Amino acid sequence: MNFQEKYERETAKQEALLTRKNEKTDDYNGIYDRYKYPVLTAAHAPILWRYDLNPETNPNFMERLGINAVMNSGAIELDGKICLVARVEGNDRKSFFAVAESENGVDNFRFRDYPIMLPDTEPNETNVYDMRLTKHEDGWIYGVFCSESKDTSSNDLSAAFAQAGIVRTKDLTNWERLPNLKSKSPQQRNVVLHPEFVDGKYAFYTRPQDDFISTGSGGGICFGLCEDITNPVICTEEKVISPRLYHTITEVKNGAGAVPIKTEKGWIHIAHGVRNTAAGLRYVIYVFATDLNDPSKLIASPSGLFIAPQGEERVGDVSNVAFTNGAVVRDNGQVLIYYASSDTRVHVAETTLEKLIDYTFNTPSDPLRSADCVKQRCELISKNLEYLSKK
Ligand code: BGC
Ligand code: BMA
Repeated sequence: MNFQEKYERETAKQEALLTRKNEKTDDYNGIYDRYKYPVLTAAHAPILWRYDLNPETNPNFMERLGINAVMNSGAIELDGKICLVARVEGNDRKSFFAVAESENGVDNFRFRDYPIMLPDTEPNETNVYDMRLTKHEDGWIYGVFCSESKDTSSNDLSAAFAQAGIVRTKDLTNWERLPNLKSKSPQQRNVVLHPEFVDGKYAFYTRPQDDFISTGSGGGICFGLCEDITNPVICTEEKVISPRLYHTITEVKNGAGAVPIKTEKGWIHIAHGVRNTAAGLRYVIYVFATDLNDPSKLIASPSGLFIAPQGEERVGDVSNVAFTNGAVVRDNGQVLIYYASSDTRVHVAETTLEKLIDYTFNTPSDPLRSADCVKQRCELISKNLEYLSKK
C-alpha cells in the first residue's frame, strides 16, 4: 500500500468514526441515559495533528506525534453548537486543550484544525488540564484549569505544584490569560468559577490541598470570593460547602466539576468524589445543591454516587475513574453531562432539568452508618409493600 492509499484508508476510517450515530443504551435508572459510544477518544484527534502528510519527509506514513487520550472536557453551548474543550494528552504525557464541536452534543464531534495555544505566561508550568468553562454574567467566557509546575524545592522528582490557571475568551479562539488564582491554600485543583456575581464579587469553588496529591487538611469543596478577576485573589475564608466524609464516596478527596446549574430550587452541582481502595483511588460523580441566594449554603445532598465508571469505562490509563468538568443545559431542558472514563475517553449522559431537580431534591441523603442505611432502605421497602398490597 502506498502513502496515498494509507492516508485515504486512515481518513475513511476516521470519517466513519466521526460520523457514527450515537444511541442511548437500554441501561435504566430513571435518572439519566447513558450513550453507547464515547463522544471523544484519541482516535478522534485529526490525522493532521499526528502524521506528517508529506511523503518525502514521511515515506512510511508514520505517526510522528501520537495522541494518547482525550478526556476531562469543559462544555458550553455557543452559537447553537455544543463545544467541548477537551483535555488532550499526547504520547509525551503533556496535556493541552482543544475545541471539538457538535450540533446535537451526542455524536459527530469534530476537533477544530488547531488546538488552543494558551498564552504562555507561567514559565514553570509543565502541564495544564481539566478546564471548566463558565459563561459569566460579565460577558466573558472563562476557562479555569489546573496549571501544574514542578516543585523544584523538593528532592522528590515527582513533586509538583497545582494551581488554578484562568483564561477568558468570547469565541473559544482568542484567549486572554489572567494571573493564576491566589488563595491561602498552598495548592489548588478543580477550581470552578460561579457564573454570577455574589455580593458584587466573582465567586470561586475551590479545593484547597496541602500538597500535590493529598488534600491533607483540605476539608472538601470550598467557596470563596474575589474582588478583581484580573488580579485574582480569594479575599474571604474558603468555606467548606461539600465536605469530605468518612466512609462515603468523598472520603479521600472531592472537587467541583461542571459549572453549577441554576434551577428554581437552587444551584445544582455535579462534582467528583474519591475514595481509596486496595486497587487505588476510585473516582465517581456525585451531586449536591446550594441555595439560590447564597451559593455557599448546602441545601441538598443526595446520597452516594450519581455516575460510576461501568463496564469498559472502568479500564483505561487510570482505571476506575469517572470524572466530569462540563455539562450543558439546553433551552428545551435537555441536560448533557460530559464525563470521562479512566482518563482515556469522553462520554455523555443525558437527562432533563426536571429529572435532575427531582434526583437532587428527592433522593434521600446518606445517613452515614450501615445500621441507619439499612433502616432507610427497609422504610422504602415497607412503604412499597404497603402500596402494592393496596393496589
Ligand atoms: C495528572 C492529573 C491528576 C493529578 C493528580 C497530574 O499530574 O496529570 O491527571 O489528576 O496529577 O493525580
Ligand atoms: C485528578 C483529576 C483528573 C483525573 C483524575 C484521575 O486529580 O484532576 O485530571 O481525571 O485525577 O487521574
